[in-house]
Amino acid sequence: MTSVSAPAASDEDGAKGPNFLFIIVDDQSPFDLKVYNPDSTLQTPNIDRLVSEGMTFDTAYHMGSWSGAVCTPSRHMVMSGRTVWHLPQKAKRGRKPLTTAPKDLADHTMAAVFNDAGYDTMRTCKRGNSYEAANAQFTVRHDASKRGGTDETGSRWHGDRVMEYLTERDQQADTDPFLIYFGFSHPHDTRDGVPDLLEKYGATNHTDKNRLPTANPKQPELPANYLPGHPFDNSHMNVRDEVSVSGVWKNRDERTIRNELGREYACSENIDRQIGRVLDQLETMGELDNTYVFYTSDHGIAIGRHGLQGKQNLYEHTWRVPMIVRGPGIKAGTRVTGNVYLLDVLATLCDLAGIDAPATNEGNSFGPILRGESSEVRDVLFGVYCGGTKPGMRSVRRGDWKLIKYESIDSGARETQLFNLAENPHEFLQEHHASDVVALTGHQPAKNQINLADSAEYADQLATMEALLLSEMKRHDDPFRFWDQPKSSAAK
Ligand SMILES: [Ca+2]
Ligand SMILES: [Ca+2]
Repeated sequence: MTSVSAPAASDEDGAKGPNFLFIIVDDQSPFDLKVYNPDSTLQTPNIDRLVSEGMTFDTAYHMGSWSGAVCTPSRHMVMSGRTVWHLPQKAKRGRKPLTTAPKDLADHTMAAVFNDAGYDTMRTCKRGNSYEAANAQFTVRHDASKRGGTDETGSRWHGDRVMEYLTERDQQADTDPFLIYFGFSHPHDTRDGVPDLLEKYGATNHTDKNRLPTANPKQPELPANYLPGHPFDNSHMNVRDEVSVSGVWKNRDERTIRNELGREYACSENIDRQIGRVLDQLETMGELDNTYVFYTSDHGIAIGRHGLQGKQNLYEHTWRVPMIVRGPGIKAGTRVTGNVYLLDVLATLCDLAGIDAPATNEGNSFGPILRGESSEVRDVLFGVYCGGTKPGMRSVRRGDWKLIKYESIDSGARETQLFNLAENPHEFLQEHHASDVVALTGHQPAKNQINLADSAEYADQLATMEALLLSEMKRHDDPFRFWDQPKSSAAK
């Protein structure tokens, strides 16, 4: 198929449709990046360039997961634009899947839609914990998990694939618009950094379970909301990420966490280098001004925040994702709230390309925000973690208020948290006020920076957020209910 006859690849005047470079990293908290956390020592000059030349979203989220492999539903949502309970799911033997999705959904995912519109589609990314049927739709594909500490085994490998693709297009004078899905395998563990960046962040690729990594003043400081352990059973405390990540295991001491954050930063700056190479190449080819560049992550990560290590929680460091977009018509250096999900990306790409989003899509385009016409696409944000004991965790946010609920049927744990994120952006708990914790982090929370769920003063706010959570669970076909909610007809 040639692009000439395609509806969107060129308009009536023959003007070419915009290109897309969609960059997605694996397991990065927005708070690793200086744009979201001024205290961060991570240096990312090329992501900073996207920030200064584009638009930064402060409230971008993934909708969650029904699996310990949070990557899997997240990447299904990116590819299909569908909500968390409306995704294809491999059912466990003898059990019905918890979710529902059309059988032919893969035919309506990102690359399929853009192929039909006359785009050239290419991807590189990790393998596994993804949406294989959607990934297979890309015309050019170079997937491999690259989490090593060398050029061939690490992030540079993904960068090389995009550089080769662009160079070939240039040599062949290929003028079709392109959609490049530029994925990385890092900073997901194992976080093996390249030597010069490990040195820069004072970190080592620690492998010896019987001793602690070496302390180094160049390592990142402990996060402000670090805890030596999570204060209660959150429904999945024994998940792989919390107990068996190489270099951390069950350790939450200062040396382990600072070294692991140093590794995370080393891996993240190496990703930034690859982005810089590709941006320069697009500029050299004269394509940068006609290319929308998206930067995001499949979800966040804890690494010591709240005493957690992994991605199986709904605190802001893990529920939120970075979202930065640069491209034609986007006002440089702008910052918006947004209230967007990763599942809005597909509708947004289609909107910017002037093509119809597929009927199976449930996301909202944030094109109007990028064009400066609005600042939010919705009022309420809903989060799910249901990969361990059920019903697990749910969160809901409206404005500054956020509720998180936890329940484990197995252990009987039941917890509710209410935060005002304007007043308590780090979601400090009573445990963060302990003198030994304050001595480690150097952060003394203010008196009101606690979980407000048990405070009589906020009882009305709590009831409002509880009602909002239930309505979001119903609206999104959540099959579970908490102990204090009316049973759903679908629930067991
Ligand atoms: Ca991930
Ligand atoms: Ca072509």
